[in-house]
Amino acid sequence: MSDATAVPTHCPYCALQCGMSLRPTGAPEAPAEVVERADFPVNRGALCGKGRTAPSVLSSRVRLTGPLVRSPDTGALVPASWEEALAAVADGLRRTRADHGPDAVGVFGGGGLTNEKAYSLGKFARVVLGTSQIDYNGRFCMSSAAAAHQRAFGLDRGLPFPLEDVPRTGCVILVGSNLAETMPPALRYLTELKENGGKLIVVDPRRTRTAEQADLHLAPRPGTDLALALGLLHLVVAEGRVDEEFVRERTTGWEEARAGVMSHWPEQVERITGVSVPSLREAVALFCDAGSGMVLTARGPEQQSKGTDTVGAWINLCLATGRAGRPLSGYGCLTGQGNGQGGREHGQKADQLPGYRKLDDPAARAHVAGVWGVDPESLPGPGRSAYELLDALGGDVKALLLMGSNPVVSAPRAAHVEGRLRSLDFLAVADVVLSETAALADVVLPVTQWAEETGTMTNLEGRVLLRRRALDPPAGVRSDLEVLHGLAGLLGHGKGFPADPEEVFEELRRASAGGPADYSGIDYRRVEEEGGVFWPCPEPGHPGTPRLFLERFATADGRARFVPVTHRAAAEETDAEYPVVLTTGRVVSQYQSGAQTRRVDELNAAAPGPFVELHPRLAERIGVAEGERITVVSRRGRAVAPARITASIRPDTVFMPFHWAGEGRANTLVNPALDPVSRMPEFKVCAVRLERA
Ligand SMILES: Nc1nc2c(c(=O)[nH]1)N[C@H]1C(S)=C(S)[C@@H](COP(=O)(O)OP(=O)(O)OC[C@H]3O[C@@H](n4cnc5c(=O)[nH]c(N)nc54)[C@H](O)[C@@H]3O)O[C@H]1N2
Ligand SMILES: Nc1nc2c(c(=O)[nH]1)N[C@H]1C(S)=C(S)[C@@H](COP(=O)(O)OP(=O)(O)OC[C@H]3O[C@@H](n4cnc5c(=O)[nH]c(N)nc54)[C@H](O)[C@@H]3O)O[C@H]1N2
Ligand code: SF4
Ligand SMILES: [Mo]
Repeated sequence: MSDATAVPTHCPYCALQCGMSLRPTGAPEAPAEVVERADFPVNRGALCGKGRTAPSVLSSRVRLTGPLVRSPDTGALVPASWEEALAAVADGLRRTRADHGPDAVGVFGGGGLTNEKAYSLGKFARVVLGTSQIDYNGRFCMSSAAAAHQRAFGLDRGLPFPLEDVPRTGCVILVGSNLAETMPPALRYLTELKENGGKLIVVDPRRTRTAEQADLHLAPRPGTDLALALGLLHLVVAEGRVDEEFVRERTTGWEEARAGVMSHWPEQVERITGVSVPSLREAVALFCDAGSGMVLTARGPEQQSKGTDTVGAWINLCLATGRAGRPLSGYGCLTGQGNGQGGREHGQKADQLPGYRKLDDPAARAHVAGVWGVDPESLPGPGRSAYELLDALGGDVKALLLMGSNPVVSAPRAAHVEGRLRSLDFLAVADVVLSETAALADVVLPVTQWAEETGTMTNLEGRVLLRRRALDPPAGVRSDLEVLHGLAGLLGHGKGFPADPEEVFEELRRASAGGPADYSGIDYRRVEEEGGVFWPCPEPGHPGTPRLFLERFATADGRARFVPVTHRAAAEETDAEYPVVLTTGRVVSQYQSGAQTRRVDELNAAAPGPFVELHPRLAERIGVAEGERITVVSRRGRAVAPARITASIRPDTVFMPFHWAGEGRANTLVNPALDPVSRMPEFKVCAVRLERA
């Protein structure tokens, strides 16, 4: 039901950015009520349990309501005024900079931040702090797909087409996405695909709720997607299914890529992946006979130390079969965080300036420095990637300002990262709740939430949306933009950091003009009236670009580039001491580090804590029964959680969700081996041993 008194806005969580409306209730436990909003096309009113219950995190019972400063006497966090707290942060950052230079001050951002916040945070780091040491949690999310997109297509927009195209294609290969749990309202697109006669292939080591929908489920050993994609491409070549005309007209580099593929024989691919040769053949037939097709990847194949090459191999499959740059065909990445797309475009990434410009490109530096009114020479160069930055804390990076992430729970090798955070001279955290990371800070700044502030988000389709303020924030909190405005002022930059989001967006438009992610034709009024605008949108009259690459790819010559890749092992393979593969991921009722969703009773009832999912045969071998506690040991550390026994997982693999802190923290175990191109850590594969706890 729609309701004229409710304010239309969007969910605080994932990249689907479901539309919903909010009506203030005045009730302390949930100050707003969610009202269905059927007019937003992506979810047409449907919401998952996280979206439906999001207003309970607005309650003062679970959130931060005033700044906290660590007492020099007791070492405890104690309430402070905003003036004291901001002065303490400005002091901490200024002192570190004076003693050790600008690069001793780090900044860590998040893909859940609005475009305006991500833009301001990047500008704050480069202009106010003068540091190169900024990166963000999106590095842990879709960075491998982004790098592969850039390499092949010259542009990174997660989906080059709107989701509404998915049901109308002939065949979808969904690789390492459990969207039935991670974007439930999007499952409709796959259901409609099948109703239309299209085929669905799901690639996942587990028979997930998503895999259950598939016409064909391939369950490779974690970390072998690269071999799998190459094996499929080998068969495409061997069976004479290459779209020679498309390859000739629209691509470069095929000969070299083809040569790499030929050594990946189906029998050898079966040995590496565990996927049988007949299944490989069936997948090729389903994909190639359909006439049009899409490959969609998510974190499964991407969060590997070869994630960029793996995505590259899936893109090569699309290019060789002519499933790209044509209507209803193409490769896409299902980005994860609320602003996972926009958050990677406007400068909180280590090597980046707004508009998806490169920090080491002199023309980009000159343009952005012009908008910022600074000397291009004054802009620092590229810094470290997220894990490398966290690993450097307490070394040459001695102070950190963190906004929108909870790395104590979500970073790989988390116990080490926690130690690095503790070793800092100064840590400031802006958050809505006292997260595990905020609890380590010297100063905690309580900020407003989605429903209490306005800003733009760019969803997984590249659709720029307006998330509107629907209710007043509690008295003791300020917005992230007000925080940056206040700090900039204290650090000598009274101008250039407005607290008003629309003012920031107007500057972002100019900064992005002419860049790959061009927002210059988008403004708040348009987004409001049109319900969203797809970038690139280079001028005010431009309709936006829902579909990319139909005429040409974004490379200099307009052709897509095949990238020659060959299979390689995971950074850590199993051995006699650590004989089992650990993979990690999500459950439907918790979000990310759980900082927000672990504060919602209904979600905790549905997903109360961590678990280790394992096959009955493996459970029998180590002698554990359902619900019994298991210790999982890796070279990084140990974690303990109850066993959840199911035949839906490969017998050589265990799965843990990463939403919890404490003894069941999955990331205590995870290997921080990085992809050489994207610097993505290997969240999806490491070697472990199981013991009865
Ligand atoms: N409920 C919920 N929804 C969310 C989130 C959340 O935390 N909770 N987070 C949001 C964010 S930021 C993101 S990035 C997305 C992530 O969305 P997804 O990528 O769908 O989520 P994951 O559970 O991390 O991984 C997906 C699947 O990859 C499989 N997998 C593991 N290893 C491999 C492998 O080696 N190869 C292949 N092919 N598959 C493998 C896992 O079994 C899992 O089912 O979800 C978004 N939505
Ligand atoms: N083992 C394992 N680890 C993983 C993954 C995996 O699959 N396996 N996935 C990785 C992925 S894809 C991701 S995206 C990361 C995410 O992991 P995190 O970066 O930890 O993400 P969140 O838990 O969403 O943390 C966001 C924090 O910011 C706060 N917050 C929310 N909105 C705002 C805001 O507007 N302003 C401010 N200042 N704070 C805000 C929240 O309360 C929360 O504390 O985890 C990664 N870690
Ligand atoms: S699917 Fe994502 S955006 Fe939609 S309600 Fe759930 S968490 Fe929110
Ligand atoms: Mo993510």
